[in-house]
Amino acid sequence: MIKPDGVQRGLVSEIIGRFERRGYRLVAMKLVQPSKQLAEQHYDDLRERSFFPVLTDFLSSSPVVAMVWSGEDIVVQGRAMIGATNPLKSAPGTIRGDLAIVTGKNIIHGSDSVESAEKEIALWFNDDELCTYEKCTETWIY
Ligand code: FUP
Repeated sequence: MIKPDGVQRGLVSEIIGRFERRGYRLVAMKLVQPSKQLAEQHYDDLRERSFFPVLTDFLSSSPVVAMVWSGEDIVVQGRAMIGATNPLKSAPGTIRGDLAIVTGKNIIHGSDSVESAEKEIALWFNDDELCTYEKCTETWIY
């Protein structure tokens, strides 16, 4: 998910492009204005943390781009492409390491396990919003 700061900063195409160029396949995508309740459900495991109210206020402050990506090892590789939670500890070349400096404004969320991906996909998408398709190999694609 591209968080409100990523959308507001105009980084949507930059972030999507990285996953496309790596070879991952976009399965679902939408611009959503999350309610506070949806933000709280999304970060349910962080309810006890002191920053939870600020985090969920922020997530519900402006639209986000919710996405589902598929491909070999996507959860682990996606997290590697995203970088560490604190952008100052993210390596250059990662999304956060290249584009952010503040933990609370770290641009993007990525599921940390297949299990949480399944839970988050069910939270953000209806089944009929997920597309199944093969990559086209027709010669008109250059
Ligand atoms: P991540 O999986 O890297 O997004 O990190 P977490 O799930 O641990 O944290 C979710 C979000 O909470 C982070 F993206 C930013 C915010 N956060 C803080 O604001 N302060 C912290 O100390 C830790 C996380």
